[in-house]
Parts: sequence; C-alpha cells; structure tokens
Amino acid sequence: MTPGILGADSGHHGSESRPCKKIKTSPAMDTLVDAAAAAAAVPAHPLRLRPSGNAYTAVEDLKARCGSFARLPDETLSLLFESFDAGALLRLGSTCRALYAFTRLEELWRALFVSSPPDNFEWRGTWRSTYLGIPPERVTSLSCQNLFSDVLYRPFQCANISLEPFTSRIPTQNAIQRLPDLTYAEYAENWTNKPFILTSPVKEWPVYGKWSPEYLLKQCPNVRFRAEAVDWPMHTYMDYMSNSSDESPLYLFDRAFAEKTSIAIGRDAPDAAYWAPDCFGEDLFAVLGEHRPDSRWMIMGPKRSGSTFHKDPNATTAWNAVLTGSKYWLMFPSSSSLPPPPGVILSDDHSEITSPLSIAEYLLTFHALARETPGCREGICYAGEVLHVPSGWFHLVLNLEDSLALTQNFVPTKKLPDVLGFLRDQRDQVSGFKDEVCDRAYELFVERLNETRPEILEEGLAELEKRAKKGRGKWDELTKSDAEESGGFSFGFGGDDDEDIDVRL
Ligand SMILES: O=C(O)CCC(=O)C(=O)O
Ligand SMILES: [Fe+2]
Repeated sequence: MTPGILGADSGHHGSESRPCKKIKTSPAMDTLVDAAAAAAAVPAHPLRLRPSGNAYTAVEDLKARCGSFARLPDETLSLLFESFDAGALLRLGSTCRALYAFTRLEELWRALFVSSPPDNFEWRGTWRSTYLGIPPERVTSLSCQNLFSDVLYRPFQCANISLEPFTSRIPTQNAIQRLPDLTYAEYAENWTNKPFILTSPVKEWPVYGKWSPEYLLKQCPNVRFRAEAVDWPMHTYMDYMSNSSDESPLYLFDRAFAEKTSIAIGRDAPDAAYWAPDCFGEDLFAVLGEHRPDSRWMIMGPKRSGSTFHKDPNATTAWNAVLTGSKYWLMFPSSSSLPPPPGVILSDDHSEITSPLSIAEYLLTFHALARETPGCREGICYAGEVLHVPSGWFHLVLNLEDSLALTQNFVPTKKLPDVLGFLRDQRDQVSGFKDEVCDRAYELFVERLNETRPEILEEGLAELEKRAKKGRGKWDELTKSDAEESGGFSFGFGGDDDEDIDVRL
C-alpha cells in the first residue's frame, strides 16, 4: 500500500471513484478494497502537505525552494535532521516552508525528548510542543500546500487510517478458538501448542471490573510507570493517552506494577488481586526463586498502540488478560522449517526478528498476505478474557480501544523441553535474567529443578534428547516443509506428543 496520488484533501474521492463493494472478490481482495477505502478516508494533513505522487501534476513544488537541501532525497533529509538539536531544527525550520515541514516531523522531537527529557514537563499533545513547552495557543501551523512527500505524509496516514478492515471479518479457519475455561488435564493434553481465548477465569478476579486506566489515575496519579524508554507519572501517561496522535503510540509496559500498586498476586495470597488461570498449572520457572527472569507486566495503551511481531523470551508460554478495552491478535507458529510470517525477517541464527514497520504500516502492507498464509491465527480478546500465547509463536497485537491488560510468562510442564533446549542451545538469546545469572541460566534451572522436581527434569531432558535424535538431516530441512512430511494437512513441533496444528494448503 502506498499513499495514492490524490491527497485526502484533493476533493477527488467521491462515491463514484470508490471501489464497488458489490464486486465478488476473494477475502484478501475484500481487505484490499476496504484498505483502499480507508486510505481515501484519511483527513487532510494539518500542514496540508500531500503524498509524493501529487508532485507529478503540480505546478509548484515547495521543496525546490529549500536551497541545497532540495537535492537530498526526503529520506536522507529526515535522517540528517535526526542528528540536529532542538535549536538547529528551530532555526532551520524558520527558513522556508518545506524545511518548516521537515523539521516538524514528530519522530525527531520524540527522539530529542527521550534522549534528554525536560524536567517538570507537561504533556502538550505533541512531542514538539511538550519538548519545547509550547502552550496550545502558541502552536503555529503554516500551510505547506505545495509540498509533496511520502516521508512526511506516511506517518500521518498510518496514524489516521482506519485499521478496522484488518481486524474484522476474520476468516473462520483463522479464528482463534474461544472457550469458557479448561481443566489442567485438557490444557496439558490438547492445548499447549495452540492459541486460545478463555472467557471465564478473568471475570472472577477482584481486579476485573475494578481496575481501569481511570482507577489507576485516581489511586496512584504520581506513581511512575515504565512506558518504553521513559518513566512517567500515571497522570502524565493518561494525558498522553487521551491527547496524542503518534503513529506508534508510547506503550506502558511495567514489570514492577504489583509493588507500585501494593497488590498481592496468586490464588493462595491473602487479598489477592488476581491469580493465574488454574488450567495453566504449575510454572516451572518458580523453582528459580529470586533468580527467575521477569515474568509479569501491566500493559496499558491507547487505541492503535500494541506490539509488533515478536516471540516471547526464553521459549516461555504466556497468557494475556484484558481488564478494559480489547486487543486484536495476529499469530503464527514457528519451527525451523517454516518461514517467518510475511514481512518479518529473521537473522540467519534466528536471534533477531526484524519487523521495522509500525503496526499500521505492517497491516497496510502485509495483512492480506498474512491472512492467507497457512498457520495464521487471528482473534479479538475482549475485557474479561485471557489469551494463551504458546511457546515460540510469533504474535502482533493491536489495541482496538484504550486498553489495560495483565500478562504473565511461564513454563508449563509440557513445554519444559522447549525451554531447556532454548536456555542450553541459544545462550546468546537468553534474556530477562539478572546479569549475574544470565550466562548460566540453563545450569541454574537444571540445578534447581533437580533439587525440587527431579522426575520432571528427567522427563524433560529425556524428551529433549529424543527430539535431538529425531532431528532431521539438513537436506530434509531444506527441501521439505513439516506440512509436506505429515501428509499435507498439519505440522508438529518435533515432539511425539505435540498436538498438530491445522494449516490450510
Ligand atoms: O498486549 C500486548 O500488547 C501484547 C504483549 C506481549 O505480547 C508480550 O507481553 O509479550
Ligand atoms: Fe509477547
């Protein structure tokens, strides 16, 4: 998807020029049609600048008037300006309209803010205004009508385009299964390798129906929470949530929220605020005691915030419970013989996942393909529901509304071999442990399991051994997909007792 030739304010997107929805199309085509309609519905850019293609028919181009800078491609200009300080950006921006527009790019001011946050600031709706302390009545907005730049227009488009076409009409075969609840036996037997949504357990938690962003604002307005690279008081983050228009909104992700809000967690804790749903059973990382890696987070963010494609650390499994709002999940299994999800690039050793696109840009560019890719799973987790993220699955998450969620990463007994294998064989990717134990996480985990759960450890190591013996030759790896090997309808994860995941071929 690239911005169309016509800008949103061009007045040329009347009903006749809209693609006709009545034409019979494939599901992917439907999404494209919807995406095109959504693109046309983006409001005018506040500076009136338009996508690059408009330059072909324009009689004037403001960029031509910015001296030697006009020779540089827009991408280079914006990269260059990343090395400028606030004073340089302001001076340059006052020389002509084109440079005014380039130096207004919010990403530049966000980076300046993060690298040197001002003391006692107040969130003022944009990173530029916040960094410079400009009150709303003094914010200028010059018209840059004859400036045509995808680099400047695209973040605005991605921040404003409707994402609804991508998160609705989920094909039945992709839909993540929804169940009231599971027993531990059912989970262990059939579900450890599948995403699913449970609709009952969270509704029993004392925090459900009580905690919300507004509740947290009331309870702890001045408590600082981690939001990506900044620690902001709750009142500042709430101001940001209600008044910002970032393409990739700052996401609150705090691992010390329980201490900060003085809550107790766990079925057995007196006055517990919540507990892990029973079906997930024992968390084997508990044997690590004070050495266990980070395991729980409170997640809060505005509509359109979320997580780009990633796998969870150390081959852990996770659950993610929505307290308020709702989240769209796009998920893919992984294995050594499967390619990563469309648009996601893995480094050779699979240690780095590169997904440089924002969530909106990913959806605009790759969603149609992702939806048609075998193994794709999609679902919406609503308030009071919890989603299971199986070990090793790629996932992208988009908040459909302002949302508050709690998440926990754990090691279910069935996935012990995966975690042992990861800690032993992918040492440079082990994360979340304190520095002093990070290098010997595998040895420590084995030692602690041996002390407290020797029979489970023995079974886990035996399974790991079995998988290694069963490991296929390089030729098979390169020439056959798991799906082919298992008859064309499913693939496993290597273990005998792995459930199959249906893939459409
Ligand atoms: O709620 C979200 O954005 C997903 C969080 C997530 O994937 C994670 O914590 O690993
Ligand atoms: Fe995750």
